[in-house]
Amino acid sequence: MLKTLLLTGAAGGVGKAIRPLLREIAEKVVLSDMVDIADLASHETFVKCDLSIREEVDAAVAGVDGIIHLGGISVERPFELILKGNIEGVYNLYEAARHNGQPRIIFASSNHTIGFHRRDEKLDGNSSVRPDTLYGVSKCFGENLASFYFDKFGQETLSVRIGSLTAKPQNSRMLATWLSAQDFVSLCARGFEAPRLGNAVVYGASDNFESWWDNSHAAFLGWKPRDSSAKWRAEILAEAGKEDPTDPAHIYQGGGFTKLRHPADG
Ligand code: NAI
Ligand code: 15L
Repeated sequence: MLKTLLLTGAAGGVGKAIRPLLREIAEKVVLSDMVDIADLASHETFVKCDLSIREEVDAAVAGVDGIIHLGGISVERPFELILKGNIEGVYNLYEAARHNGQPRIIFASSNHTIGFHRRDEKLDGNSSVRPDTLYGVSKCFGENLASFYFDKFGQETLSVRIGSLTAKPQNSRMLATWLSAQDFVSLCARGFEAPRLGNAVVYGASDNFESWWDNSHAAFLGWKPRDSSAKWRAEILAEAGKEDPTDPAHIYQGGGFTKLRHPADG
């Protein structure tokens, strides 16, 4: 059990979904975001923090013994925004951690680091990155920064390439990519509890019937997802109808992200 967990990006969709479950991990939770959060539970406090401002990140990180880093840009956006939130932001976080006792970091990476792999490929710990967006590239930066800070300074990180963390799967792609909030939190718990974490990268999906990802390289974590998209499978497949096999959104793991225009092109 952690004494104090920092949750960045706590005002976002994933933050809202996992907050009620974090009592399983930590006695106290420091929520942070660049937007205010008012509805605090008794074990929660709030620190306003723009990840692109180093001093604010330092203040948020001071005194915590674990971090779940959700904060930043979560979809494709102009590069200037991604630079602030996901490049400068993750750098500031790792610098703050380096100067504040190196608490373990769970980094919310994304399936969009590997989005240009085809759906008929099974990926594992040796698969290359194939980002599908500037956003995906920024998550690759975060994973690489974690690798460097481990090799150079011993900072431990679990990067979770989250598939789709939503209340329930919304389309046929999410039958493979869906990750429940509870399974994500149990994965974070394993990341904090593992006697030795090092720098690990795992795919974040529940125990779905459709599966593109093999986490056997991270078996040492002992993580067993309990939820599954299967209970919505029949309903979703009936609604999905016949999919166009030539549509990149159906060919690649990153789905529609692979078809997005460059943000600078409008
Ligand atoms: P979200 O966009 O709902 O939440 C992100 C939060 O970060 C927002 O509350 C926003 O205010 C905050 N933020 C953005 N820029 C910031 C900055 N410069 N300083 C401080 N705070 C900033 O995203 P969501 O869906 O909650 O995702 C959370 C994390 O998980 C993101 O890093 C996202 O990339 C990652 N992820 C999410 C997936 C999903 O299915 N929801 C899938 C894969 C990865
Ligand atoms: C992500 O990385 C995004 O943050 C989220 O909004 C979803 O689009 C998710 O991936 C997904 O691929 O479903």
